[in-house]
Amino acid sequence: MKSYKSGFVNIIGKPNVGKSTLMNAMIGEKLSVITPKAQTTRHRILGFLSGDSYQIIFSDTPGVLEPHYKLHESMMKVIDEALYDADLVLLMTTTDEEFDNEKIINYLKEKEIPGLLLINKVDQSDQDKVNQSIKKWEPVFGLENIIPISATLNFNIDLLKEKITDKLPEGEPYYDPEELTDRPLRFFVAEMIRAKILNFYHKEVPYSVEVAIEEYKEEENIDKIRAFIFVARESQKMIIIGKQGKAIKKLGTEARKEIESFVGKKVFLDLSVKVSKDWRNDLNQLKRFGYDL
Ligand SMILES: Nc1nc2c(ncn2[C@@H]2O[C@H](COP(=O)(O)OP(=O)(O)OP(=O)(O)O)[C@@H](O)[C@H]2O)c(=O)[nH]1
Ligand SMILES: [Mg+2]
Repeated sequence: MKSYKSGFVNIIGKPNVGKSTLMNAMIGEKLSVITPKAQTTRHRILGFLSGDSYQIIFSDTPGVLEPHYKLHESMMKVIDEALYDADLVLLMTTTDEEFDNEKIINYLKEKEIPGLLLINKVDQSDQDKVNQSIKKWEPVFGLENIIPISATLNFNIDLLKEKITDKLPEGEPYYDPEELTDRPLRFFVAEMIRAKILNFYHKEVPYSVEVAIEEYKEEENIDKIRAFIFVARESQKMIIIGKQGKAIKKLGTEARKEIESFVGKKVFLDLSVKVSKDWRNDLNQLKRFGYDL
């Protein structure tokens, strides 16, 4: 009989390279929030892909950046953890990215953690650039461990899955094969609201927002949800609400639709905005929002 394989496969890379898109493509569900903006993902989110003979536990992580706030420090700690417990690291890049993931590469070498280098968004690139990129990365990863992919077009995704299962260690499943993620429903609902905010508002505002689910009541035909949108300053509160409350009304409607399709049920969504002064640098607030520091 073929032995069972299982392990932690952690996706790491710069902001906006497509890490969350890849995890969702692999799991086949919209688990992680995807937006055109950098710094979308703030937490580590696990997604499970269970087959007859394997269980892959993907981790989506925040993009690697220089921290400017305590919030960023927590985001970077997540990446350290994701390196630490990885059975396999998927380092993601694009053909446009500069070659400067040195710290991560050195760590992988030092700890002898296997890695695959994924060149994403090849649909937006051309063969010459892809070849140049492969040449650049070959001495570090070896040709057989470099895979050009497109997470949005599912290009080379099956090949990637094969390479991953090849490299997984033998072992029992870590999670119930029926489960898709370690995060509760509330988390995803808050993330869906935050994603709408990232899409609707500009400049500093979306980055100053945190969403907390205050109450989630499941009734027979409807889920009743009360959520707080925290901002860092009074002026941001005005922007979120908008003239005569128009902006927040639109936000509420769009978020509700998204949540309804996720939970497969009618939803009543009550949004209110609160100022939590400079929460991105406030340890107590960050802890309350579920960040580890
Ligand atoms: N053309 C193209 N766009 C892609 C591809 N993969 C992701 N994108 C787009 O790139 C943007 C960023 O994708 P995300 O998955 O949110 O990127 P991320 O690496 O998780 O970003 P952070 O969470 O901010 O670190 C989105 O607009 C995606 O639709 C791809 O293969 N091709
Ligand atoms: Mg992301």
